[in-house]
Amino acid sequence: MKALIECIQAHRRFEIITHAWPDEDAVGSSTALALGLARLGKTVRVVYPTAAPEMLILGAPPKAESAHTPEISLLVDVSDQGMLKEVRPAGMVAIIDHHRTVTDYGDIRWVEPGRSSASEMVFELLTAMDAAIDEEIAANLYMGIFGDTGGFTHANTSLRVFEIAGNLVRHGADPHAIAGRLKRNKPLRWYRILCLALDRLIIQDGVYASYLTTHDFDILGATTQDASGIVEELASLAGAELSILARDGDGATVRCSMRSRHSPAARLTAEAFGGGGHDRAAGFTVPGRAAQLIQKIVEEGKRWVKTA
Ligand SMILES: [Mn+2]
Repeated sequence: MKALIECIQAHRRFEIITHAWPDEDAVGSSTALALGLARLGKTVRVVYPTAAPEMLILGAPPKAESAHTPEISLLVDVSDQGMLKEVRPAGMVAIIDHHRTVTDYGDIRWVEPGRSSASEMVFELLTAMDAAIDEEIAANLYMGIFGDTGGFTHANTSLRVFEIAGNLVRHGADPHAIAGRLKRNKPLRWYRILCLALDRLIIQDGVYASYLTTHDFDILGATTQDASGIVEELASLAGAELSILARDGDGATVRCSMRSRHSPAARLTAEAFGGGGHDRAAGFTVPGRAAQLIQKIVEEGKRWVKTA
């Protein structure tokens, strides 16, 4: 973190880039970091490789000076170039991430797989830089931590997570409002997607898997992004050691999300397809169609559930 702080102190113009299909943590950590840097007198723009869901935008981001050329590109919640889609960092690359990665991408790397979320890391960074944590920053960081800990239920829900969350509440984050926004705000089509996924559930040796096709999304008037969170529902079924949701994405690709209950089966299965993430929450994107690939993914998953 020291090299990163020195780098931030020595420069003025930044861009913050997070991963494609940004989730609570991606949006929360990026927004909070942008607000924090702006309040330290820096010029910042936030770049989303694919649009951030409306639901995750808690307030207006700091006014971006679009013409500015960043000196430093801060990659937050991502260290895999494949997750940047067509976005190319314009400045020197500094990485803040909690995903387990195998690359050494980036000029400065602060990567800690033991952290619950990028939001947790941004909180520590801003605190170490004496940036004031105001209500807006606190709300964004709380949202990110809430998202990546599954509402304080995943194995990454440490004492430190509660301490930071408590700190954020002290700075004005509203737990009830944020949880309500994230958990009690689903469009009806989300449940229709869930029904489809459950109808097709494949259960084999503790692997609970399903898939969604472009055709499904067309019929429901939904997009692949609308299936966010479905894999968590599969993972909540009793007996699901490894849950898998494969869905058709843009341009003849398949996005696959996985959760494992007791073992690193999610990460090991994702790695077999060139992806990664955390031990119990991981994913990958490959060319193809979900319906054709699902059984192959299940077979791979069964291997890791058995050996774990
Ligand atoms: Mn994250």
